[in-house]
Amino acid sequence: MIPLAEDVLAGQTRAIARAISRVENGHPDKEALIDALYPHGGTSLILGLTGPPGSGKSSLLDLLIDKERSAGKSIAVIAVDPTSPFSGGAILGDRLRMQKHATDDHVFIRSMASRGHLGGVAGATSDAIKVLDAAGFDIIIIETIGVGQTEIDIVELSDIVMLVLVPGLGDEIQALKAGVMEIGDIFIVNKSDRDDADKVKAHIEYVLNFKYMEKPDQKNPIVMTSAVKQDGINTLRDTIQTYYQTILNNGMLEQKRKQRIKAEIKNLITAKIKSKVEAFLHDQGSIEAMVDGLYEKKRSPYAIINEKLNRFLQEKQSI
Ligand SMILES: Nc1nc2c(ncn2[C@@H]2O[C@H](COP(=O)(O)OP(=O)(O)OP(=O)(O)O)[C@@H](O)[C@H]2O)c(=O)[nH]1
Ligand SMILES: [Mg+2]
Repeated sequence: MIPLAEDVLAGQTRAIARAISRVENGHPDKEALIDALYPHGGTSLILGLTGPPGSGKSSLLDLLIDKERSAGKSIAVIAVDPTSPFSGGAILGDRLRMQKHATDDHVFIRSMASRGHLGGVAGATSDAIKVLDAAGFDIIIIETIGVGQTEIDIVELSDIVMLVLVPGLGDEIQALKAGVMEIGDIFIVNKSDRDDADKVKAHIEYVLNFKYMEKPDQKNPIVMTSAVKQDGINTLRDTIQTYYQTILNNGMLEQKRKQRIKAEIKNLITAKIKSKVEAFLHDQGSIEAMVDGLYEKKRSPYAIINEKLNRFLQEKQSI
């Protein structure tokens, strides 16, 4: 086994950080590293934490880390895209919070830029999760800002998605109707110290009532929190535990994890084939010849494409 994998399995913080850098940068050892680590994973609970900028995700996370540490649990956090233009002021706060845990080997916090990854940030995050899982963290939390497609791809990597909403979102509350509700397993109404927090809760309940009209027993939990007042954090922790037990017992966790594996297989195979084909077309420079042949109507499209594809398959007997 490559030495770095052994150090990750031994839980060495620096090795874990280095391994994540390798998966992020597409290091030549990346695949061997992940393959060596993968069989040792499967024990971490993976939580997604998402919500609009400034809704208090990092503040809640900080309190949750304290609670889990008091209970003897180890916890790793990947914060995706903390450099979003919306979050300017929050970065300093995040750094200060991180420092608090800097000397604790059982807390690992890592930021990941949302751009500049070979294979996309969801792929890099997925591999980073495998590293942390193999390193033996009890809980892995993925924090993402917003609810765009990239964020949805990322939170789908988690076993339980927590969606943070706050009073005063204005128009954004409309987004609740447009499918955002679909991704949340546990709804957190943070800033419950503010007016109108009850209205947000009522609104979520209203939407969920429609969604679960026929199966009210499966309705998602809603937790009221105030990170500044440190209210509701124990309830949040209990809610996560209960939800986890429920999906473990009713088979949803297994189903979710298998779906995730299936999606990853498809993504990885598709991405690999795509890059091979692109390199093949590029190498030969022959795409221009094809363009000319088609432009001048000397060739027909499907004939020329199938001919090219057959040549590709003959040449590429293996990856
Ligand atoms: N009143 C009130 N303010 C809060 C609460 N939680 C967080 N805040 C404040 O909201 C601001 C943003 O908090 P963060 O924890 O950085 O929010 P975030 O969701 O991580 O922000 P981004 O990472 O930028 O998306 C900070 O000024 C917090 O002090 C709360 O429960 N009540
Ligand atoms: Mg944050």
